[in-house]
Amino acid sequence: MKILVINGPNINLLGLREKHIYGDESYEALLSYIEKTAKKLGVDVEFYQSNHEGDLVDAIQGAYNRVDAIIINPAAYTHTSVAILDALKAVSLPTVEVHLSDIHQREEFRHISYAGMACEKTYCGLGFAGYSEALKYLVSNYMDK
Ligand code: CA2
Repeated sequence: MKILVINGPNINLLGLREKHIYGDESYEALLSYIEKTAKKLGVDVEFYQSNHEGDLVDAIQGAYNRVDAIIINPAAYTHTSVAILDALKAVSLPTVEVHLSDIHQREEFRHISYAGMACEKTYCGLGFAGYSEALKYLVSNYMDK
C-alpha cells in the first residue's frame, strides 16, 4: 500500500517559530517520524510539501491511479481553498486530513476546513501523532482491500 503525505505552506518551517502551537521539532523530524510509523505498519509513504496552492492541486491530481490513499495537511489553504477541495473530490482517493494544532480552539477563521469536506477522517490537535493516527486509520481500512 502506498500513501502520499501532502503538507501545505510553511510546514517546512516547523520548529522555527510558534513552537507553543506547533511544537519545537522540524519538518525533517516530522518526515522521519512518519517514515518510522509507516515502516512499522508495512506501508510505503511518499512526501510532498509546497507553499503554492496550484502545486498542491497538481500533487493531488498526480496521485490518481498511482497511490492508494492521501494524508493531507493543507495548512493555511485548509481554510480558503476550494481548488484543493475540488482536486480531492476529483481523484476520489481515501483521504485523511491532519492538523498539528486544534483548529477548532483557535481563531474563528481556522474553524472552517474546505479540504476536510472531501476527507473521511480528521485528526487535529495531536501534533505529530495525528499523522500516525491517519496512517493507522488508512491501513486498517484499506490495506489489502
Ligand atoms: O495546525 C496545523 O497543522 C495547521 O494546518 C498549520 C498551519 C495553519 O495555518 C493552520 O491553520 C493549522 C500553519 C503551518 C505552519 O506554520 C508555521 C508558522 C510559524 C512557524 C512555523 C510554521
